[in-house]
Amino acid sequence: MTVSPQHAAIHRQLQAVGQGHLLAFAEQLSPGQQQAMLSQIASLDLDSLPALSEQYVLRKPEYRVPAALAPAIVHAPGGRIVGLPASSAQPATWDRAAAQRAGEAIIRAGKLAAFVVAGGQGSRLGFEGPKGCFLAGALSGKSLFQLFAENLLGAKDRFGVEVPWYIMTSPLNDAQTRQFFESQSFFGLSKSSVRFLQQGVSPSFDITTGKVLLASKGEVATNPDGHGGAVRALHTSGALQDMQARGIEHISYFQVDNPHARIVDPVFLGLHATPGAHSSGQMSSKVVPKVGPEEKVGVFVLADGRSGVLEYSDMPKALQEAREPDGALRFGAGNIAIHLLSRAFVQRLATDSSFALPWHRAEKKIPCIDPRTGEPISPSTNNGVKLEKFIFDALALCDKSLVLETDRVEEFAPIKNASGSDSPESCKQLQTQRAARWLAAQGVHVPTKPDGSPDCIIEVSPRTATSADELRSASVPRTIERGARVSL
Ligand code: UD2
Repeated sequence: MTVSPQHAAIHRQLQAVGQGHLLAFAEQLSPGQQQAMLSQIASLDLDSLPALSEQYVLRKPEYRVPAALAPAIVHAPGGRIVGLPASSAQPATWDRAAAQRAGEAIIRAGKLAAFVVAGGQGSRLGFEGPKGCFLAGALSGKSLFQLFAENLLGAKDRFGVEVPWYIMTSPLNDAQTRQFFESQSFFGLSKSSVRFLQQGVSPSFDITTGKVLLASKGEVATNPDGHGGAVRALHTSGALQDMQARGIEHISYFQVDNPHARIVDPVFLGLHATPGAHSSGQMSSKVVPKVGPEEKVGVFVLADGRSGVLEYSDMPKALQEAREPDGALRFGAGNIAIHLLSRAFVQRLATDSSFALPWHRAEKKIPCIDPRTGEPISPSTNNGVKLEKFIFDALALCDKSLVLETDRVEEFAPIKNASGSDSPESCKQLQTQRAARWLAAQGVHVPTKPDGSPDCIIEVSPRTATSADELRSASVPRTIERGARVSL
């Protein structure tokens, strides 16, 4: 069989990096399929494969807990700054009103953009399709994307500016996501304020041989490159340039699974963007106190003096259970994946090789074909390794990084599992619980069940309010009947 010069060149390149098997079935493909496969292979960073395979697949990088590990310094809700060393000369309080004023000025000047990472697969939830299309509203059944859109419409009402929204998809859900927005007329947002960008992929590896897997005879097995892939995607898609042209300086980062994320939060933005003892203005994060030692969230720490998130799977039990004299968990600042990043910092992460984010290894069951026979394999045990990057690894590259504690009910109602904790059901309950709190703060009577939970269902559109304070300007009922269903 004669092969095209492109085919021959790619084959040589593959052989040089020990992956010649990827074209083993090429001659069985139609010319169109062959071309598609060559384009897919050409889009991968082939030169990096030997080192990736050696470093992360054939060897398991051992995580070493840093010797000098301390809890993160946290801006607590009441205005205290906790975790400062006793010798610190830094102020131990912070000023909420000043932060609010600073943040509002930045929002009104049009310098804030919203950015959701929505490239994940949502397999734990068992939902086919982009997770943002999942119907999450407690009463309305609005989709997650619609709730975020209403959040931004509310910000426009309140601050008089359009906050542009960048949505990261992956090759697995990009087309469906765009179609969904079209079919919903962009939920009332102006089309020019919404921009989609697709994250990249990383090849998936065979766990024993370190070779790249074949999904089929004409396709290399790949996986989205993690939420840390956002850095590269923001750069290569031109989104950072677009932000610069619009005058955007700060990016509000959130996950697609959390409808309680307060996307436009002046206090957080003001703290983040005011350079000082605690913030370099590069990257800041929100945390909630962990519910207990076993909760499966990463925690914020200072490792050898630098900020970072320690994943629960990397945390020895003794550290998970360590407590302060007042009984609080020593390492209790749980990561809810809400960050602010400056555009300039993301630009540096994307373009300065000394700022590159590391890879993380995950062992998975990956359907593929046998590279010798071409027979399909549906593994029942982990046969492959996926490599992903995590956005929170950028924290270690900040000069200083600010951590703000917030309230779990107010800002964290994730939908991750089909049932139990972090499920659609728990999310709906949290929506009512939060709304009931906001109403009670205004003196509205909210009926309760014997266990103290609201005996009604309440959904507040994020366009109406994203906090108790914002709800004060809305018209609300004076009292709510037992069993009522209230939409505000
Ligand atoms: C993440 C954090 C965990 C905790 C929790 C809070 C990691 C590794 N762990 O856990 O510490 O903070 O969130 O909710 O991050 N995504 C992409 N592309 C990808 C992979 C993920 O866009 O390639 C998005 C995904 O759509 C979702 C978010 O990133 O919005 C989180 O992904 P996940 O569900 O894998 O993270 P999770 O819940 O295990």
